[in-house]
Amino acid sequence: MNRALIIVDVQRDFCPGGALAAPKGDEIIPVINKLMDKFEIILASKDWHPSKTIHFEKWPPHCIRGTEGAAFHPDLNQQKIELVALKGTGNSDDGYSAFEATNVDMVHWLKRKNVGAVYCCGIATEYCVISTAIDAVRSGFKTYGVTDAIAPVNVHPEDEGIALQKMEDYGITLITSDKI
Ligand code: VGL
Ligand code: ZN
Repeated sequence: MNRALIIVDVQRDFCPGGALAAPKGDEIIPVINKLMDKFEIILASKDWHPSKTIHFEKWPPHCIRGTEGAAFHPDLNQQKIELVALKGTGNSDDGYSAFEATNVDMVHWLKRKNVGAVYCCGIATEYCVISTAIDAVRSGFKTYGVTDAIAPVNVHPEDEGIALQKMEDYGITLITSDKI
């Protein structure tokens, strides 16, 4: 069985200076770039919203498809990213999980590559990272959350700790990148 790295939403709008910035979103990028050396199968999700969506009743507009804010952060090494999964593409859904991608059937794609374990990193810990990790577990993958390669958006600062606990409760293993 193979291992895959899922890089969640490392986009300009989720990093300092962006429309919905995780205060330390850019600090995890060097960690993720290094992490990519340890994986053969690497995929990344993008929040990819239409300009009008119910999602923007909860959040300031961000990651509108095709805009600069929706681009990967320029520091992210894109060379080894084999698949970009686009999510939040409808106008009536949040699309927090990478498994809600509408341009690819994620489970099918991973199974075809004989993936048994997925390692989740990226932004934001308490929204898209946790949703992706929970969907991975539900889809039957051994799932890891890489704690030094995830960043919270921190709208409610207590939510980061709650999310980490919830991940463990779901059977997601928290791990630091040096142990991979
Ligand atoms: C996200 C809030 C809204 C995320 C996406 O990537 O975690 N958070 N849209
Ligand atoms: Zn969004």
